[in-house]
Amino acid sequence: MTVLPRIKRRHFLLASTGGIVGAAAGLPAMAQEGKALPDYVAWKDADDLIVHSQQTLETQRGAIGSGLVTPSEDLYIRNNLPAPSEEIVADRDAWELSVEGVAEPRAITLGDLKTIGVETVACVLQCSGNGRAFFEHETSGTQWSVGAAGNVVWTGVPVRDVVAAMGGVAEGLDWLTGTGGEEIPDGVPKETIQVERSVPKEAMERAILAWDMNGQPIPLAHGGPLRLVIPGYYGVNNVKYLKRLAFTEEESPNKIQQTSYRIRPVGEKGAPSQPSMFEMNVKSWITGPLEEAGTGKVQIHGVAMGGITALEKVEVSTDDGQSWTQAQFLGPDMGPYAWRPFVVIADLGQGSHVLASRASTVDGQVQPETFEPNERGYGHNGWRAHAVDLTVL
Ligand SMILES: Nc1nc2c(c(=O)[nH]1)N[C@H]1C(S)=C(S)[C@@H](COP(=O)(O)O)O[C@H]1N2
Ligand SMILES: [Mo]
Repeated sequence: MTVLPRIKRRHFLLASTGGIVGAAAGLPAMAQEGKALPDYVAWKDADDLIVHSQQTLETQRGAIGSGLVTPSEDLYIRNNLPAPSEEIVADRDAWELSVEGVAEPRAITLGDLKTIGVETVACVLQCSGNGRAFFEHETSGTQWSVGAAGNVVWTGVPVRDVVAAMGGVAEGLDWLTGTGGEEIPDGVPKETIQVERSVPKEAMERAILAWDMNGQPIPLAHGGPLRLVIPGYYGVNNVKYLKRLAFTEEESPNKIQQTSYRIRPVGEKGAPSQPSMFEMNVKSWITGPLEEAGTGKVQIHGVAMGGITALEKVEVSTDDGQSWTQAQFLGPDMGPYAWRPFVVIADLGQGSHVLASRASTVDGQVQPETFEPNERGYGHNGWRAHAVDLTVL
């Protein structure tokens, strides 16, 4: 079983004290791993985050807790390119989106998009590489544990409403392609770095062009002023700073579509014939207690998601998967694409316990015990690797 070194409780205390002292001295707030929060996300909660790099921040497992909605201050960050300048959120309604591959293609401002329609959807935003750290093989890329995921409430206009307002999808176009608004440096071929993703056209039935996140205008770091949100699909398909929405005959020619984000055997190169990271799978993980607890009754918390299907149940084991108890869901059901916090109250004796959780969907998908390795370490949902070692004192 893969066990990750876990951050000890005293580090939480040290880190938060460091943050206060740092702030008093005019220094940037220190995050968990001792690295300062980058400027563009200085507003985030350093104590709840692990700073892997300037472009990759992970939510602490314990900070996820039994949170129904992930506070924006705690939500993970994954940027393939540096975020654009704050100037693009100075006048949000003036942001322009080019819509192509419809009967009446045109550019439309965010202000005008808001007059077409509006809907709110809760869904899990999760990086394809969430859980990468649990693979046994060497994987390149950020060693995410469980915190490259959050449950987010988005508000925006349904893509199908925009399409209807522009005369429908043109004939023979099978893909919905979104292009990110990052500047591409001169001399760099855009295919090599530009964030442009295509998803099967059918996904438009539930996709939205979002301007609000958790009830506030989307922060720049999370893709403001406008983001393509595809509920049930891995993070990469949720294109930030959306500047173009196009129905296309083929998938994007860019590297991020053609060869990256593909599931392939360890040691193999990416190719368009391999499965792309589209629909998420059923998954759950325990968020507390993580290391130590007192004897007697203890609340075991976690979160569970069905991917593109609603959950049926979550079971929890405190004996390394020998026996399972059905957990109680906490809080309102926010729909099939959202996660559901869960809890089990268990009576735990002194010693070590392996806590695991296993989610099932209404259509019979069950989180597997193990997960087959793939070169880039995508999509891990095996319950055993996600288990927690708890010492009851
Ligand atoms: N324009 C743009 N969109 C993007 C990315 C990016 O780098 N640029 N990263 C993608 C990836 S890989 C993920 S996991 C999510 C991360 O979203 P977040 O940073 O808001 O958590 O955004 C996706 N959309
Ligand atoms: Mo990602």
